[in-house]
Amino acid sequence: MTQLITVSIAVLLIGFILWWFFGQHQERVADAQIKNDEQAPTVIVDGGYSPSTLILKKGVPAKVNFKMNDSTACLSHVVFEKLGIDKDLTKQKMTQIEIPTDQATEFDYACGMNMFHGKIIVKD
Ligand SMILES: [Cu+2]
Repeated sequence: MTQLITVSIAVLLIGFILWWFFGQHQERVADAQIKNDEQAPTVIVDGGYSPSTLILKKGVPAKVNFKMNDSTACLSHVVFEKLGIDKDLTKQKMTQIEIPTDQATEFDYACGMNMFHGKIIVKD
C-alpha cells in the first residue's frame, strides 16, 4: 500500500514537472481581426505575452494594444528593437503601438530586460 502511494506521488510529480517545462511555454498564435479596414488586436501582458505570436495582414493599418495585467517590473517596458520603440506599459492600462504593415516581415519584441519575447508577423 505504501509503495502504491509512493509510485502515485512520483507519477504525479513527473507529470507536474513535464507540464511545468513543456506546457507553460507553448506558443500561442493568433490572427488579428480586421474591422473597418483596420486591425487593432490586443496582446495581454501577464507573466509573458498572450498571444505570443500575432499575425497581421499586410497592407491593413495596424495598431497593437498592449493590455497591462502584470505588476512586475520585468514586463513594464515593451521593446521593438527593429522599430526603435521602447514603451512604458505601466503609465496606462492599454498602450497602443502602431506597426507598419507595408511589407511582409516579422517584428520581434521583448520586455525591457529581454527575458520575455513575442513576435508579430506581417503577411499576405
Ligand atoms: Cu523582463
